[in-house]
Amino acid sequence: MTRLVLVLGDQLSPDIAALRDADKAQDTVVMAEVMGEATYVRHHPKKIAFCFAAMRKFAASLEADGWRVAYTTLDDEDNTQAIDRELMRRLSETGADEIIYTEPGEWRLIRLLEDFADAAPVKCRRFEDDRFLCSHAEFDRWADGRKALRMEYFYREMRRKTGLLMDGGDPAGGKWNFDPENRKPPPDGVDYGGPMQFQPDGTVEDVLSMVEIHFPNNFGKLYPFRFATDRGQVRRALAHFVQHALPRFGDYQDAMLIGERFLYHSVLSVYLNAGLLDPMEICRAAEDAWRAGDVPINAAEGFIRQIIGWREYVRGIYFREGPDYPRRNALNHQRNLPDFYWSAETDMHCVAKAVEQTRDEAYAHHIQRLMVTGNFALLSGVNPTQVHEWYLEVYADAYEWVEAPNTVGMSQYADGGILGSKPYVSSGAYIDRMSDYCKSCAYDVKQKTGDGACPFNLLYWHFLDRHRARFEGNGRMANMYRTWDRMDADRKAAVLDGAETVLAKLSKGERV
Ligand code: FAD
Ligand code: DLZ
Ligand code: SF4
Repeated sequence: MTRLVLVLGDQLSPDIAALRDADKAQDTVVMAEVMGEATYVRHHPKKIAFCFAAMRKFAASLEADGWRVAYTTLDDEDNTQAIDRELMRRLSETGADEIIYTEPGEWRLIRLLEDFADAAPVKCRRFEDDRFLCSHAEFDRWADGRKALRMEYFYREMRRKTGLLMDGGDPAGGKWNFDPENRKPPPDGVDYGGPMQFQPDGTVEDVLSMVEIHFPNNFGKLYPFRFATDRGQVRRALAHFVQHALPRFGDYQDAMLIGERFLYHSVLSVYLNAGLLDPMEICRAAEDAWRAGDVPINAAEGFIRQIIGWREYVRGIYFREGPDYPRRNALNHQRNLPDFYWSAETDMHCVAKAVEQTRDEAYAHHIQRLMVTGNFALLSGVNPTQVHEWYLEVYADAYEWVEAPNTVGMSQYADGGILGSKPYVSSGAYIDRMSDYCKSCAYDVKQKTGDGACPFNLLYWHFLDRHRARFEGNGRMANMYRTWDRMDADRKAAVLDGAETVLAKLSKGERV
């Protein structure tokens, strides 16, 4: 029996389930660069280039390892430009008796392959993607019957399961979570030059020229392109991060600085999500550095929590909640996404900088995504589906299983509180404390009312006021409502008036 083994662009792991089941002596690996995947949203050009370059190099490494690979490039004249049609074409070419594949990370593609299987002339078999620590069944077992799905408790399970940062049955360092130590404002100077950069080689150059031709109008700059695109490079990038940035990762995890786009962040999600790194490989490197005394516990723990905690948890929610999750809109927000999410043309310095960086790098770190662009969209009531589509388009690490719960759930509270116990909203004060954006902003972060007041200050109270019925009973928000209620009536009216002016300008497409 001969089989086709489908490997998708974010399944570039040599031990992915479908490949483990396959036989290199008889089976053919199918990989295809197709417009169907390159255009389901208008991905950032850097993401497309990364994906195709990494796919080509992964295919070459499989061939070097003795596999037969049927690889279709985007420009191939026989390319049918869709995953299901490519499978059909390869089926007729090879006369294979079966197709095997690993579960895709998106309901859209899961459905496409299920429909394909229903109509296909051969049997199609799907394997669960076990590159994650927590299977669907395990997540459901953890979640079933719980009133609230809190990441912290899930994370402790993952610590126990993996043994990471455990001393016997106890958490290393005596605490599960060192987050209170990880909220320092930005440092005066940054002694890290950013993630390791890679000069494009021949394969990458070919892909860059092709992407330049086919996707000239997508948001984002293709050049300079410095991502790693194969396992060797990615491992060097990981070692570089662990040695030079991880020691300070915890301290400055939430900080933002204009001239430091990456601060002490790893910029590894793009590689991890594509399969070029294994989550345990990263976490062991972080734990080893801590055990060797090179990294403090708050850094190692904070970093590992993001990967075995948040990353696994959001994936669990995405698959548990089902295909409609990305379209939820619990707060009934209907505003269109402002144009400045594409143009960066806004007087709000924090938003302008986050968008510019996103355009240039296909990257922004978590607090920029959550507390700047996400916060503004939530405060001003942008339709969460539009927000979701924006995040899926603009970041190199964006795949729906991880992007949608972060956006729709964590950032926009559009799932009604499944993922977060309260909305992530803040006034300008938080951004001022954690960044240097406000110092050179056209708005005054200290000003609470009147012309020139920071829009975050105005919209924050407007948000709380307009959603009072939903949130005032939330114990974690009681202080916010108490502060609002203590404000005198004139001041409240001035705040709400100012917020209405900002919202009216947004509606009219005027500069904010
Ligand atoms: P670091 O800060 O160095 O963190 C280390 C690793 O932890 C990351 O590489 C990532 O794999 C993991 N991680 C950290 N936070 C999260 C999280 N909340 N969820 C899942 N994994 C996490 N992450 C994506 O991988 N893809 C997305 O499309 C994506 N969209 C997001 C959208 C919004 C609105 C928000 C608020 C967050 C989103 N995140 C997404 C989570 C997080 O912002 C990124 O994982 C992180 O910024 C990637 O940069 P880094 O590799 O430098 O991370
Ligand atoms: C992101 C992406 C892009 C841009 N192109 C391709 C492609 O041409 N072929 C492919 O197999 N995969 C691609 N991908 C990754 C898929 O979109 C990804 O597998 C799904 O979104 C599921 O996570
Ligand atoms: Fe952003 Fe307000 Fe600070 Fe300006 S003043 S950078 S709008 S938080």
